[in-house]
Amino acid sequence: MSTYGSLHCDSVMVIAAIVLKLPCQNSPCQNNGECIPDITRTTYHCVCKTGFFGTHCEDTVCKFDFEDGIDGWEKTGTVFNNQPTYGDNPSARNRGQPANQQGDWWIGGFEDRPSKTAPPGGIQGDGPQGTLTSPFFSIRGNNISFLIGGGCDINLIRAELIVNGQVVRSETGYCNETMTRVTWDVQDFIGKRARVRLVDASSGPWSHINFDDLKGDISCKQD
Ligand SMILES: [Ca+2]
Ligand SMILES: [Ca+2]
Repeated sequence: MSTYGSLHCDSVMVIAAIVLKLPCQNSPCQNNGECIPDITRTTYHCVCKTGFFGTHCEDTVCKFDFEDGIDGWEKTGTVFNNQPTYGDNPSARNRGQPANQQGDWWIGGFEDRPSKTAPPGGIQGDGPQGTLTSPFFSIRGNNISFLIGGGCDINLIRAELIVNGQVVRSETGYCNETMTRVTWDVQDFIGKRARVRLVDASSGPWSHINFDDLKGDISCKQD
């Protein structure tokens, strides 16, 4: 009787161990996410590493840094026809206000250096106008940030966040070519699809926008 009891007890322990492992035994969390069994031991949830989202951490953050070109951004007008700009073009003409771009490529509305071989320091000036609108992305967390410089009249020169067809955030530059980082609190829009639009609506002085390195809690996965 005691032998039977011991076997029974061992069997229960083995079965219990298998059950305890079941929710996570197939490593359902991707991209090195941690699988946490829920209290019932029948389900689980994933704790994702930084930069990953989704039930199984299958969704990744994305960024728009223009290092591989215009990345599907849509143009109107002419001001962004020769973008992105290569290198610190303001410094190449001794402007005294370095671009402070991320990497080698950025959006410089005053600039005309669309290739490495184009003459350094070339400009198109403030005359051209237009818009440049990002592909759709999904907001997954609290913050979006980017580098912005150039003109400082928000009625004429700005970056906009568009959610459900409405402009919900906007930012202009500082009448300085040097880009600085701006962060938008976007927690009100978590789960929404959004786009960023750059606007140049003037040909007057300081009517150009500099922009680069849009990133943060955003995913480019198509829902
Ligand atoms: Ca860049
Ligand atoms: Ca302009």
